[in-house]
Amino acid sequence: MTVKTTFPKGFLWGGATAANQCEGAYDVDGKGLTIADVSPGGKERLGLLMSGEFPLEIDRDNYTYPNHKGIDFYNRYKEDIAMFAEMGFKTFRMSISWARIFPNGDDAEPNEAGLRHYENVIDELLKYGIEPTITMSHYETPLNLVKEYGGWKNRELIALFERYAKVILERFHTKVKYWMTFNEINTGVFGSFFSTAMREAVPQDNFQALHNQFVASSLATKMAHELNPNIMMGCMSIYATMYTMDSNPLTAIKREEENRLLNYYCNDLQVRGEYPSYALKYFKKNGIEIEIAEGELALIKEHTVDYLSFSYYMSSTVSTEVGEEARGNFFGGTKNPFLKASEWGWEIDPVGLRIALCDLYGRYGVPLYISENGLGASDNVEKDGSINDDYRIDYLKLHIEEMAKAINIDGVDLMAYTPWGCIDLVSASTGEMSKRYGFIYVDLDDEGHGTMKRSKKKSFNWYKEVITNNGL
Ligand code: BGP
Repeated sequence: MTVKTTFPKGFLWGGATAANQCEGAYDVDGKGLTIADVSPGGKERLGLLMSGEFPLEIDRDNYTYPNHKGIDFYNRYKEDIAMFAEMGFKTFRMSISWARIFPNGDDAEPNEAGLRHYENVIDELLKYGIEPTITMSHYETPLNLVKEYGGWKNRELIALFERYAKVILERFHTKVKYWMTFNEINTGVFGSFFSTAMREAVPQDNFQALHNQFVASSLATKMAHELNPNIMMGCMSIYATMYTMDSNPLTAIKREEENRLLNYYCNDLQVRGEYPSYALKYFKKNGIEIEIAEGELALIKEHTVDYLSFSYYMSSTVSTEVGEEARGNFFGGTKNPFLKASEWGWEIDPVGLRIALCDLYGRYGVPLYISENGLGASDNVEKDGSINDDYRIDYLKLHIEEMAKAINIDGVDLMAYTPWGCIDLVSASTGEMSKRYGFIYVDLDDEGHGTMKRSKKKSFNWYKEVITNNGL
């Protein structure tokens, strides 16, 4: 059967970044330190970021800090946005760094220089007709909120986040239609330091931190809709399609349990607005008691999100046998014999994306936004300066084809696709530049050497054509 590869009119093609991984300029214009600014680079980075077991100070004798410099997007955003415009981006997903607005997270007044900076970036995007999509919190909680408050398990963060959200929404609600509250919020289920800003992960705290984020997210959603009913507020989770290794019913039950906790739990709260019954049983069994203030459950129920966004890089295979492990930042699982993996061991599974879209649309029935997807690969610059990243084109092409099937065969309402790291940036898990995702190459190596010059990879013109033809 030939599949129509048409995408809906107005489909939001674009690219995604996060402030801490591209801006650099970590200490200018009044910005305070964030958790990313004290996160050391290097091979152990992922483990450290999951646990938060590293000094909460900058320790230049022992570590490097790749996020300090990023790719200098803070100063070069005009040049970069011009290139996004050349590719025809309809949207650009970026985050606002909380500590540029409230340097310590709990300051009395917002930092005008930070607000002005984002205003300039937003205006630059709008100049080209690119709709900004803004993530309010993408792994960059102000450091002071870890040191003085202990991170998201502390209920005081709800009001602090509310104030931050109020300031940015009041300032930008007429210019920015698409928002997301917390990046990959479900990584909080494991208590990752990245998202919970807590140094010790115990289930009780992890689920309390998530509850506090659900409340904060609903407060932001409420405010956004009051300010401008046209605003589309989204949640954002990492999603991995889960398979069972065999047809053993026990494996299927194991999958069911993992699937709902990792893939559904946060979406159930943010899209359906209710604590699911399986979670209440899970809490009881594990002695978890969440402190919920009066009115919070009603707030969560009433102010659910308008769309569901998710990052998708790989699938995950559940097994009851001990087998060879597959790798990923958050989802591991057993190696799937049907799939190839990236250089970093992440299993490549385009069909899994179609399954993800069907699953999420079937369960929630709200518009879906693929806020991250892509291939981390090391690129080679040829003598003539060209970068022939056919592997990246293949990866994206196959995923886009599956998106088209989900839309045209399965009837999924998909609104946007923003491949991750549309311009090369600092990797979240390694802190290195050599794990590249971009259509735009940035001349910078793992040691921070390079001219930062931007150049087009082969995928640049390919993606431009995809957008021009609306996916055809
Ligand atoms: C997601 C994060 C991003 C991004 C991406 C790729 O989990 O939201 O911040 O970095 O993964 O991961 P990595 O940079 O480790 O390859």
